[in-house]
Amino acid sequence: MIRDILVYPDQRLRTVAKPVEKVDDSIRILADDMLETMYDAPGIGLAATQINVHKRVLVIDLSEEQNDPLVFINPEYEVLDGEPEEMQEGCLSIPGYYEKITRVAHVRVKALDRNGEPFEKDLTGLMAVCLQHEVDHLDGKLFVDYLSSLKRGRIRKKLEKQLRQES
Ligand code: GNR
Ligand code: NI
Repeated sequence: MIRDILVYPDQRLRTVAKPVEKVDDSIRILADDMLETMYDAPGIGLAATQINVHKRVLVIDLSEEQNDPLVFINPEYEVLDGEPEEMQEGCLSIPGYYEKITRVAHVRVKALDRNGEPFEKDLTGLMAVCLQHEVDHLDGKLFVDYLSSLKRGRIRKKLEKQLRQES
């Protein structure tokens, strides 16, 4: 099922998500809904927070063909290489805005898969950036938080105006 994506400055995007206690069918359905919503948007990642579910689940698929879905439950990462990398980021919850954000280039993530099995992966490049972006969502953070308050304020005002015009 395709779910609605919350848009900044919706305060529900600031919720800190809770760890998943048991990976059961309800979590697998959530992950499937998130993948469907992400593919429909389309985007390369989605955190449960963005569909107003405050559980630590995120999905990523960097493939062009939308055939390489990755599900991360209770993800935790450590920085492997503090080397900063600047990349243009977008966010489905901040539609129409793309900004250069600096993040570390190399992380090791530990998470549970859709069967509740633990796995570990070293990530670089766009994959590392996307993982950090999605974990930020689970902690109630957005890429605009890394911008100046002036830039953030401009984006917020424009999105608020759009929202008023739609309703
Ligand atoms: O679709 C998305 N593209 C993207 C590009 C650069 C860095 C991060 C991302 S994630 C984003 C989808 C999204 O909002 N995930 O939370
Ligand atoms: Ni995002």
